Amino acid sequence: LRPERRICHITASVNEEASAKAAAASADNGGPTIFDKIIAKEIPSTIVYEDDKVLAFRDINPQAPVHVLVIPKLRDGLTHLGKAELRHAEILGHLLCAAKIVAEKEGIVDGFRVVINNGPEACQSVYHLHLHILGGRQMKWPPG
Ligand code: TR5
Repeated sequence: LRPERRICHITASVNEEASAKAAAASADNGGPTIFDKIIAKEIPSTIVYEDDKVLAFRDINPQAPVHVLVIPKLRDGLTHLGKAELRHAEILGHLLCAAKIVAEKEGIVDGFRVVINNGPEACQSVYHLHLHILGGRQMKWPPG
């Protein structure tokens, strides 16, 4: 990897310690992540949508008025999208359908962005596949 491309900015916030810890976990070691504790409800989160396969909750360090993460409840090897195999097709489709439900619930269905950061060069900090659902403001293009 090109080290100069691996600068991941973490916006300071009241929760900057938690975000910094997540950012520090900048490699896929296959181990449990903070999201396991959120799924188990051992750590509180603001849940926006939940079904038997996915959980959607507000990001602790929002980058837009609406910033929700959608994650599979069963990681099943999907630490990041780069691990996707055809057997994951159903859950990947389910995550996208859940993203649309979240956008509807949040009132942003006419304009929202879905982001998956894949790996260190994309600033992924939590190695449990997740979709970022962002909206509620004018998005810019290209993204940073
Ligand atoms: O950088 P990537 O794409 O991996 O996104 C991980 C996201 O998880 C970041 O946007 C973080 O702000 C978010 N995050 C990290 C923690 C956390 C969270 N969202 C909700 N609740 C959280 N808790 C309780 N703890 C975190 N470390």
